[in-house]
Amino acid sequence: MKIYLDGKFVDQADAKISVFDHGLLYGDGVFEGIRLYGGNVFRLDEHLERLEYSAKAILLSMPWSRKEISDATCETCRQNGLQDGYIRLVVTRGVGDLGLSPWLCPKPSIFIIANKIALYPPETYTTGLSIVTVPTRRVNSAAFSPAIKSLNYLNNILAKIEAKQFGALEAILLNDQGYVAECTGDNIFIIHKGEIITPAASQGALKGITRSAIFDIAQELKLPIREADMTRYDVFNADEAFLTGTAAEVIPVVKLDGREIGTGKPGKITQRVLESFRRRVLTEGTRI
Ligand code: PXG
Repeated sequence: MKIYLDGKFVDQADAKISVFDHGLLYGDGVFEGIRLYGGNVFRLDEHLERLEYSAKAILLSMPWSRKEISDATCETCRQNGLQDGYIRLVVTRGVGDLGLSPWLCPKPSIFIIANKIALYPPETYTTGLSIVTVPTRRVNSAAFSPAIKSLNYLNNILAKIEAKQFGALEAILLNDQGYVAECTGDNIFIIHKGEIITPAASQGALKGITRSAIFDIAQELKLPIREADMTRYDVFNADEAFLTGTAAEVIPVVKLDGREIGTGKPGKITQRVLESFRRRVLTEGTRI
């Protein structure tokens, strides 16, 4: 496997980052997870825009243009002969002395991995996921905005561990007010009386690229969609529910905390959304 690392393509074995990189020492950096479908990078420009917003929010000034990063992303896929896969684009604060101060790091680093990902077993896309609410709350946005896709994923990782302890593959994180924020690596949607509803990003959700595609799909399918505060009660009593994410794509949810959602089977609207999503990923995107 060839990895793009600071302007060069290197073998996987030579793709190394210093132990003095603040991305490793302090989680000081940002990243994107991007999908490649049939030679098209799905919504690459939106991902690169979000990367720029994340970097700006942590005062990390990226010395590369969007075009340079976009070209490097496509070239990484080509170098690895990939037509379908998962792209991990990481920007770190770079090498610096010990100490938190980011100004100890003169030069940020960038690397791009293009590989495969399978987040959930294939059968869960037809049977639906059974998920749980975990005690770990989504990080308070006044402390650290969940909209920043940073290298600090411990909040999500702890929730993921708790999900596993309860025998589930994914977990709902509530925000500090008790409203549903999102899952560990996915946004959440419910369908109630024909309406698609998702928590606002201000409730502690990442502004998912897949989430934004769902708004376009709802328009295409002429289904009403809106952002609203959401409680566990709303999810228990929804007709359908599904999660979205670059790795997860669109996956039905059939149970939360032991309560069956709707019929306990993936819902009809969810199926239509999933089919539309699968059509779109093959046509939308940047050709590598
Ligand atoms: N919320 C969180 C916390 C995420 O990490 C999403 C929502 C969905 O956003 P997108 O833009 O992907 O629709 C994410 C994304 C992984 C992995 O390796 C996780 C994500 C994306 C890609 C890979 O588990 N999470």
